Amino acid sequence: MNPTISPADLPESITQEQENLQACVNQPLFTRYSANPILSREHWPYPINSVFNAGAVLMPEGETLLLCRVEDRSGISHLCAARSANGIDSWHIDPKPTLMANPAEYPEEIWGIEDPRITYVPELDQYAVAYTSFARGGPGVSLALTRDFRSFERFGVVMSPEDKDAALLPRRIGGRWALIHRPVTTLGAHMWISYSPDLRHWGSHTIMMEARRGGWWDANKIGLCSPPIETSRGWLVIYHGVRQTASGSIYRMGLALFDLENPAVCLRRGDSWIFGPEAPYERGGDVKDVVFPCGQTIGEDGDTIHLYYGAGDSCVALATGSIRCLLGWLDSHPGPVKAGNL
Ligand code: BMA
Repeated sequence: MNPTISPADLPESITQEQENLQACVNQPLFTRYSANPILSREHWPYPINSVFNAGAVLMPEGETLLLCRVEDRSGISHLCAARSANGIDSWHIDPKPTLMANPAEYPEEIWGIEDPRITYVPELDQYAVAYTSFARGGPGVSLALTRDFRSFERFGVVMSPEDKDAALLPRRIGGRWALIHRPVTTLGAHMWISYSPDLRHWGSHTIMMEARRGGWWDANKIGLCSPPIETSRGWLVIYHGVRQTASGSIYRMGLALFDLENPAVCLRRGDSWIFGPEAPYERGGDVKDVVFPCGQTIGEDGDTIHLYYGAGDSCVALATGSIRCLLGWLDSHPGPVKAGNL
């Protein structure tokens, strides 16, 4: 006789998991914080033009640290740390710039430093900050290490122009450090991954994911947003796609999943964007129609994503999502787009 199985006989974790995934259906993948934006020019302790595109990390004491891109009133950007116990409000902002461009020693920074992505690296017990350094040759990728976001060990430019949108993976892959970045080559503006034995010398450059072509929302130009999230299923990557229109560019976010031990291999890629400029502070600002996350923290439940994004190149906003729901959404999409369909 075949035994019949009722839902009550199933392990609780399975039904719970199914229920959880059901709860994701018809929900937006990211929900804006109701009192957005959380940081803007008015909060700053010294005169600035704008604050946006912040790297994020949860510090050991539990406070959230945002390393914000701050554009001063000469148009040049520096980085400034803001700390908060709940990651939402009551920010303590450094009274002066935390990391300034230093063109005397790093000429690749004469026009400032921008868009930091922070990765905690357990092997080094330090935070790696990958940021854009801007000079005559165009934007390049620079790297620094820090323990406390007060003093920094600078590695200088590690990817020459034109290159940006970089983050270090938190651990070595096959014995080597791995950096995701976005060079602009004759092939286009695609995401690449490169490897290094020592964080200074980089090679084995490999295309990781290509911008699509034609009418797609992520045609011609893509780049990493916040650092990849390591899940049991793979590296979960939020990336931006740039749509060129007659009235300017639209920056939106997409989702993809990459192999844990070979992150150059794309396992899944969503077709549609998952978050785009809709709120007034995203549709307006110095550069309209931009959402640009550079960092996230993960909640105590191991699932909730607190995504910090620059809006309109003018302020920092917060949206929350769920790793489980993002993975579930990717499951409803076919595998990676074949090169011929790009
Ligand atoms: C990108 C970067 C970002 C900026 C975005 C929109 O190329 O420079 O810093 O937020 O453009 O202007």
